[in-house]
Amino acid sequence: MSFEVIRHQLPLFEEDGRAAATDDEHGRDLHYLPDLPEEDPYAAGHRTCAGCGPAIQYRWVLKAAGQDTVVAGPTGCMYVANSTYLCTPYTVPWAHTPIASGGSFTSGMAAGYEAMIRKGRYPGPYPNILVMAGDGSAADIGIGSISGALYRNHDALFVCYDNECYANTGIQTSPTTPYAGMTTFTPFGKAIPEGKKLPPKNLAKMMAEGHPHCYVATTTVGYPVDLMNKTRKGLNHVGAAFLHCYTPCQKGWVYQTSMTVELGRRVVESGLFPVWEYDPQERTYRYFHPPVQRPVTDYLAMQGRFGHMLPEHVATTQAGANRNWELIGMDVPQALRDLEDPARHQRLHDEEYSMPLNRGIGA
Ligand SMILES: Cc1ncc(C[n+]2csc(CCOP(=O)(O)OP(=O)(O)O)c2C)c(N)n1
Ligand code: SF4
Ligand SMILES: [Mg+2]
Repeated sequence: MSFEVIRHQLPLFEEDGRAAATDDEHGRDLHYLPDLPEEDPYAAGHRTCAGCGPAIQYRWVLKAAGQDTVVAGPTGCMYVANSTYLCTPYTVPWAHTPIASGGSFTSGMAAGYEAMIRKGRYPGPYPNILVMAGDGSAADIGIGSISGALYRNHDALFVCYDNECYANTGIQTSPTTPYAGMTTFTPFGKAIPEGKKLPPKNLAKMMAEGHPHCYVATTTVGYPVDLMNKTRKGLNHVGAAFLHCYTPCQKGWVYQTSMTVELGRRVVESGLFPVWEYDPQERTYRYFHPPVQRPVTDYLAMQGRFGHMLPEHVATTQAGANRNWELIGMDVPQALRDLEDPARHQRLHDEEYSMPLNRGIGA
């Protein structure tokens, strides 16, 4: 006898928020936090750094997923800092996996729950199954196992929390470390003044183009409603889904602790991290067009990891951002075109650091 597998359908949060009328001077609504679910599958009591972007992402993803959730975490900061002996923030079942096995472990969980429910050995409904892997795991050491899981279309959400480095082992470069991002393996010096020479791996596009039957999306900790809705869409999608989330690392990037959420917005507003959603039915991309387009210096100058950049490096970064604006279908203002010229820049550490004050966000 075979039993039916009943699945959750999680409702989406209101995108416009409850106070869309109170925009700041840039048209960004201040009170963007939705009425969060009270349940907290990732509760207080973990040991990540103050302002840790991945911890913020973990909390919001798990709030969106809810209490009937099973979660896996490959080795990385979010394993180590959350699983000190006899201390854990999880109020849902959680398992650690080796860094390369997030995809295969999660495939096994998904296949196991399906089989147990069909055979009547687990009452159901089918739980929300997800894995949250760092960029070192998802974009590098464990990319094979995640790609395999996506290809086989296991019903689970595969999240990459991207802090653009191997943080847990001491801030080494990963494939998603941006051009000129300083890490302990990409120090700047006379031979290589920009530090990191290569552009970052376009992980989410690889996942969407390579597994066209999957729901794939990008988001950042600057957009909590977007992040939580994409979590729910990924979980509601029957089959495999992949979410790539930009999550600043306070320790590795060297910025003011309260600026994590602000960075999550500025990276999008400076054209360096396009936010989009791939629809596997239509096989199309839907790109988010931010209300503000900023020079890349508004973003770079907030972080110590870029402090060594010379005018030509800043200009190269601006040219890359301008290519991104075109890619997502936005016009490039002449002022940003002009900034592709190194003569328009100074050394980054001489840039004025404009910190947003008292805007009700980021703190
Ligand atoms: C096969 C293997 N190689 C190397 C390591 C050492 N290691 C442990 S955590 C870690 C960093 C992982 O980086 P990432 O996935 O980006 O997570 P983060 O630490 O940045 O949160 C590394 C390299 C390991 N555990 N297993
Ligand atoms: S090193 Fe970075 S990712 Fe790790 S706990 Fe600290 S802020 Fe979070
Ligand atoms: Mg990382």
